[in-house]
Amino acid sequence: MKPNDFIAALSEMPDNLKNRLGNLSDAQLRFKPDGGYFSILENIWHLRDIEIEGYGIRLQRLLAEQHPRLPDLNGGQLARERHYNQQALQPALNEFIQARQANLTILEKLTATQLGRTGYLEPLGEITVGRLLELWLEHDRGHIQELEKLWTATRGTNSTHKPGPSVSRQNLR
Ligand code: NI
Repeated sequence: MKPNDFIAALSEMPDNLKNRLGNLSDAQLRFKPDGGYFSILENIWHLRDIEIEGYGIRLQRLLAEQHPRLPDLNGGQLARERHYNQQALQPALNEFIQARQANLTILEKLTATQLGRTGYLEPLGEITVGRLLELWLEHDRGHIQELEKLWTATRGTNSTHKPGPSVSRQNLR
């Protein structure tokens, strides 16, 4: 995949989410499976916060600073501290979409030189803006998979289906 392919794939996330969230009841949205996994609602607030405080900030700093050191974000801790599962859905979804669109506006103008700008992302190590795009899409896809399992589980059609671990390091960045 080329950088433009990643950017195109990232631009599909708002519709991917909107199309799936319309017909869910409050109970379905807030349903938390055993084992400390995120609910659907927690996934959306997590995506909103990581879009703004994670990827958005990382992108801005990589473009503006010389080799910035970018801190890790603990998604599980944010979910608890900010009581994601007691919030409303719509602000999270709206603000995620708004933030994604603002980030896409920057991404669509990136030059080859900017794609090669470097920094250090904890705990992964050295990254470039180009690599950040890959991680960003991986993060979208990880959460879409988790949401699909939750959609299935909350419809009761496949109760043996366990969502993937929200608290694994892979999903936190
Ligand atoms: Ni995540």
